[in-house]
Amino acid sequence: MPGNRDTTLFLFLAALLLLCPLGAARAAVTVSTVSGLEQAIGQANRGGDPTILLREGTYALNGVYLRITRAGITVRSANGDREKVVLDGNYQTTEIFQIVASDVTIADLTLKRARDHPIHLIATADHDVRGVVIDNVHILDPGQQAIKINPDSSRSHTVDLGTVRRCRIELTDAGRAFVWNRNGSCYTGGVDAHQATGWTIEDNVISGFWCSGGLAEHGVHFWSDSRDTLVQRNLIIDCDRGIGFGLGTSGHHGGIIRNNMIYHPQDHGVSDVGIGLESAPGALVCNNTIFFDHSYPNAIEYRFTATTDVLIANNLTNRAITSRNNATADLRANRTDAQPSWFVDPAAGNLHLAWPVPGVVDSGVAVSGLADDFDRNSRPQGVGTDIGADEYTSTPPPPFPPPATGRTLPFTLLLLGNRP
Ligand SMILES: [Ca+2]
Ligand SMILES: [Ca+2]
Repeated sequence: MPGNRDTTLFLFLAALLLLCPLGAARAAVTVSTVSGLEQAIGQANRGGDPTILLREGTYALNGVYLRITRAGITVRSANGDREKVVLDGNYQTTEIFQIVASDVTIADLTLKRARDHPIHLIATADHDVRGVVIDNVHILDPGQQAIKINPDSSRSHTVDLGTVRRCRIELTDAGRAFVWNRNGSCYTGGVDAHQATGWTIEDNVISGFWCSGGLAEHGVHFWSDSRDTLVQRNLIIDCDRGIGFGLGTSGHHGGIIRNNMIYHPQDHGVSDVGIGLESAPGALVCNNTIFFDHSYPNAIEYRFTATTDVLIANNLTNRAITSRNNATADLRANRTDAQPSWFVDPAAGNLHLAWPVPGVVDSGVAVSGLADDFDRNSRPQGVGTDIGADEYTSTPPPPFPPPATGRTLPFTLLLLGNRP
């Protein structure tokens, strides 16, 4: 009876598929206290349950920090709501998560008031760190940079191929006061990486990285021989510097900066570029929208003789795109005369096109690999690619600013569009 055998086989496979997620779930431990969390991470580091779920509540760390040393560990909220599970360093904890292992995931949490870096990834003297994912995490008021990525001290091993997506990273007035007192400068920023390769920074909202007395670091900054970074679909509001590849002679190789919206309101005393390339050969900067209400003259700068083989295309700005220190780039189809009336709500950072502006809509050039826009609308719509981060459609753009998400979605659903 081959038919029966097939049916039995089918039922067996179906049962196996149903059981697999349950099997995975058994490798999770749920915690509700700081000591429980510390214990769970200690056990996971020794080979215990690799998935740690946190119940709702505020976890007052008060000096406790969490060091992850074993590959494959995940720490996330049990209910998927990042605003309901808060790890509060209260400026006593130096680093909330210190990660020295590969394939670690931190998701669906709020991390606030770390004295130094709320998340610090470091390679060690004997191994690289790869494949770390920071997803749907709200990082509030870091004492220094929110996410710091470092090689080991001898720079022989690196932290590569990671992802920061759908995070909300912000500095408020209270955090700003702490930063200035703690550092004696505006030594803070969003994501800051040295000698890191192949990172993706996408769909994040980063805001408030400025001080009135000195220049803050960038919302996103990859330098010190970092390479092939992809920075896309981020919203950066009210940060002294938006996105940077390289700094001075400490450069960056390759990489793509596209479909980002960068808005800065009135000056706080010090301000700088939206996108800066410094010793950044081979970079592609396309379809970003940058609008300043302060007076800094340049939206995009490319600097130093090492900056060559760069394409800057289809960017929409209200300030110049400028070479400094003898850098060279191929400039195509950029518009640097954007007007407030072109955008839905520029003072709120909403740089979606309000109407089909002539010379902007359908006026870009084709760029290799450019297939969507800030909203994940496919490009091109109509007869050509639009200039700027938003490909205009007659249907209204999604809610803005993008609302916080619930539980981290499977990758296939992420493709449908879901933002912090
Ligand atoms: Ca179009
Ligand atoms: Ca769009």
